[in-house]
Amino acid sequence: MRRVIREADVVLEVVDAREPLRTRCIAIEKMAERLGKKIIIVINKADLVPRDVLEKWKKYFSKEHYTIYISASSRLGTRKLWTVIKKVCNKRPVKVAVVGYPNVGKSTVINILKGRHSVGTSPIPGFTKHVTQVRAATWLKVIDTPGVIPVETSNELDLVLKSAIPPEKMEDPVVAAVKFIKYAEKVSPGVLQEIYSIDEQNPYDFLKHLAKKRGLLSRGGEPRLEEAAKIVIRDWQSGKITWYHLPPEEEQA
Ligand SMILES: Nc1nc2c(ncn2[C@@H]2O[C@H](COP(=O)(O)OP(=O)(O)OP(=O)(O)O)[C@@H](O)[C@H]2O)c(=O)[nH]1
Ligand SMILES: [Mg+2]
Repeated sequence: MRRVIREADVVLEVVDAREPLRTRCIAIEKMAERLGKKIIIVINKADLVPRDVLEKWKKYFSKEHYTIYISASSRLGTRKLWTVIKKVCNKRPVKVAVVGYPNVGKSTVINILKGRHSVGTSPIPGFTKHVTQVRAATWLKVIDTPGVIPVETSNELDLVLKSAIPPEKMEDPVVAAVKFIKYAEKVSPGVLQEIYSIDEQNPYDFLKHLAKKRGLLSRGGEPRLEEAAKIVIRDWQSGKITWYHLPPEEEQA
């Protein structure tokens, strides 16, 4: 990561609008600052969060860095992206490194800059494996990077929220999903019950019910919790589950 950032003029940090703070990587920002690089925060997946909330996050991040919100997959905000890059750096040609956690939409952002599908994207986190350079314009080179994996991989909730790894690669998807379900209930009460039409509060009962509903039963007829857990985690990673937070000072107000 340091090598890529050193090579770049500008660092574009992509965060997920549903969880801006948890998908923000301060360590990378520090690294970029130490190397004297300008940082642009791109709040992506704006289609999943109300606009007034996005405005608040924009204001919040703008205290530190240039910030925009976009929806890369719906190709909304491409012009904002060009404008901010031009504004931040006068140098020509300019090289922009796109960084962030897995699955936040880094490769999709590159594709909207390029104007066509140029690098691979996928709902499965960890898709981009290599640093790839793409020429988006005569004066603009963008560098796609693999997602940063959180150092603390024993925090199962973070593994889900930061879409660090797909559920198949998790040591215990059930534990992770249970923590996720509890967290969801705190952030947005009833959100999962509504999405899945399952009226259970207890996370284990919820998973059992989901497994039964989807016909995920063992040979003995027991609900397969692990399969239900993977569904929930995957649905977060693919954007089927959504909620929002308010920036810290807003929450206090
Ligand atoms: N709802 C929504 N989904 C998006 C948006 N941008 C990207 N996605 C989806 O998020 C998933 C991940 O997108 P990628 O561009 O592959 O993400 P990445 O950051 O490159 O992921 P890695 O290469 O795994 O680090 C894909 O399923 C995209 O379609 C967006 O603005 N809104
Ligand atoms: Mg990628």
